[in-house]
Amino acid sequence: MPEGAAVGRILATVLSTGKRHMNHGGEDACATGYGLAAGGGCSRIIRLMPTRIPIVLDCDPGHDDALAIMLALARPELELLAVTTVAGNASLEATTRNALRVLTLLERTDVPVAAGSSAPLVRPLHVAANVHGASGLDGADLPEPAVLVRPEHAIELIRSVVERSSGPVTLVPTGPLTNIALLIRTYPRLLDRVERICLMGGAVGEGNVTASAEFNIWVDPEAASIVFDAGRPLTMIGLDVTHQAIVTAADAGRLAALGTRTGRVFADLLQFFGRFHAERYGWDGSPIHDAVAVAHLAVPGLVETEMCRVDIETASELTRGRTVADQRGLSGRPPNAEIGLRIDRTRFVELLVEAVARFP
Ligand SMILES: [Ca+2]
Repeated sequence: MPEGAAVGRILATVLSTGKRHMNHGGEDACATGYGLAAGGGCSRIIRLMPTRIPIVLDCDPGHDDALAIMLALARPELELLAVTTVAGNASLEATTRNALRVLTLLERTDVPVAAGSSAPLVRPLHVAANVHGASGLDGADLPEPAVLVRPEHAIELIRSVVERSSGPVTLVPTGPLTNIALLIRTYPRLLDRVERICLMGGAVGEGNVTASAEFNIWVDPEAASIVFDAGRPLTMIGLDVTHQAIVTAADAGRLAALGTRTGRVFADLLQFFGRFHAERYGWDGSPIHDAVAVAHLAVPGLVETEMCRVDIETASELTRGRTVADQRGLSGRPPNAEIGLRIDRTRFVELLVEAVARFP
């Protein structure tokens, strides 16, 4: 039997029997799917490897972005192909430096980082120094970057990793949508190789930068409008669900108690992040918005969602950046988004603690 046919038969057998755990050469093939990898230079040894979801994280770190990067690296269901940065919580220079510092902390400087847009498409930049501090990531002793940012623009890095990927790639934007809108407009045919866009942003209910709007969408509503209209499957992880994803001071204490450098850094970041949420909302703890988008991909069912038509307000200053969610279908237009509504907070916190514990 030709080797390729043998491979196909083995894979077909595995898939048809539905076995969820098979040990081959020490690899525990997980329940998310299976792929094949030649092992150890011997063409006759075939190892069954878990098929991970390839993702690109486009972010503006940011305390919750830092946790999103960490979770994306920790979860075995996900493969983080690249991190790209955008201006939002802080300047592009600061968010890029922060992404590099987080990857250095986590000893994953093999993940390429490219910087993208330094300002929204048509509006001046507003940053969130009141939430994240002057650096965008105040409150912890993070290492200096051990690697340099890549020379190309973020959309060029995304294009190259999407083109090189063996399967469609999921984009996970957790900042303003400027880079993703530019990508869509510059390389529209690349969208065929984008599995879905799972973004943190928006709100069906109350906003957090104005009564109408959530920060990421408010900063660059024109970009958000392009992304929501792109025609690809899109998930909106908005404030309705992220404001349930609270990590308390006691939860942060569990990270510190791990006794690791990573645990200490994230506990310190959470303590700083918590000050804003105590003052603004009177909460014990902080919503870890961006990590919810990553958790939703890694653990299907963790977030309850529904399909809905969502359009972005770009004309009004009063309601700038509002994600108008037509939950009752009043417009008669087809849904363009899956929107997050509820999350099991306890399970989410366990995911984060378990993830931090995987790092030194
Ligand atoms: Ca963010």
